[in-house]
Amino acid sequence: MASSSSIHDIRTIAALFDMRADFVSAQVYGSGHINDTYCAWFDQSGKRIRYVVQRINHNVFKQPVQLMENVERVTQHALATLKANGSREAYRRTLTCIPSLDGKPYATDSAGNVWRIYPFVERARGYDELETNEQAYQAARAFGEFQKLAATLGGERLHETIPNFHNTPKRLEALEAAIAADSAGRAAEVATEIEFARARSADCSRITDLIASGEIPERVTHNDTKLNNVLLDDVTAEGVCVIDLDTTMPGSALYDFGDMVRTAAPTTREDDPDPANIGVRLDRFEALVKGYLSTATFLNKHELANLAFAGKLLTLECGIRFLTDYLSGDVYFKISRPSHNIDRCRNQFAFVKAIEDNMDAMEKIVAAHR
Ligand code: ADP
Ligand code: GN1
Ligand code: MG
Repeated sequence: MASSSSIHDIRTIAALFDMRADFVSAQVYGSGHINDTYCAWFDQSGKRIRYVVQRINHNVFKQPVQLMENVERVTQHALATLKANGSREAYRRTLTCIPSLDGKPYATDSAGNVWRIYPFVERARGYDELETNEQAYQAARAFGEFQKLAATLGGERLHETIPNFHNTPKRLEALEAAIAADSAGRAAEVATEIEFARARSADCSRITDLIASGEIPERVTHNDTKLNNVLLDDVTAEGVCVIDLDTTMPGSALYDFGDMVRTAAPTTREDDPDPANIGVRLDRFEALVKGYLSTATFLNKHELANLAFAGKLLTLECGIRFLTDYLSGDVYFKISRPSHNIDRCRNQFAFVKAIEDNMDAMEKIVAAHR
């Protein structure tokens, strides 16, 4: 079950890296659903500084070394670009990997786990729920800027760290397989949710069809642009650093915009168990559109025409994934209560319904700003 992280010996892990500092203490950190994340304090010649120490979830990411090759390339490119542009805070505005003792961007422990260490980005934080429209604007602006930067990454195509990650028709197939297997004996209790997903099967292939026909281009995208994957400056709210680069790989710009809508435009958090609380904040949606289009100036007409739809599709896809995991006995996403995945699924499907009810207004907002 993906319910709790085991507590690792971070002092021993940190000793595999070239820290140039003495280990002090470590705590479990953050609210990500995938990796085991720790905040670790070190004493560096008399000054306390902290780092983020992460174990890559190799149940989710089957090729962690390839994943780290991607992360190293993307972060080195970001750092070089920031420096070339004269940024005074280059090391705060991109993740950078602390090298292991043998000069790699990761280290493997005696149990075969792959670990990495990033400097902790200070005076900024990620939000599970937004407080202001300005935060939505700044977050979307930062993800657009990240895509722009990724567009200038030279060299080989990045590895696909999770093949077909946003292939929604394949996500629906996986749901059907989980229903058929019913390995946790839960299918009967979620008949309404299964019906909800099946009724929207035609929506699932819209973006993959546009990609297959060449109307929507493949780009290097982040693919996990949930709100807490961009750190906003504590004072200015500016999006200072895009994090969680594990799924940065070939994708569609629409996946990134859609996931921003999924996480920044609802009236409540992703796991609020009461669907009655869920609606669309059109003001937040407008802030996202404005922020994203202020930096993502490269979109073609098909991408622009599907921005609002992408919000619906990525929410539907995520709901399908939570439902699949619930049916499979909670093997993928971390949970902290037995109903967590089905609560998340119901929440996402309620948001899909709310988007459907507001689609005309959302399309008008996009039209006003494109
Ligand atoms: P997951 O894939 O599990 O979501 P993340 O890479 O998003 O893992 O990290 C989990 C959380 O840890 C983030 O949501 C963020 O709050 C925090 N975090 C990650 N990296 C950093 C960093 N370099 N500086 C500060 N906080 C960070
Ligand atoms: C996971 O890792 P995290 O918590 O930022 C997931 C996303 C989902 C999200 C739902 C690699 O994101 O795809 O949209 O949970 N990441 C992976 O909250 O599966
Ligand atoms: Mg994350």
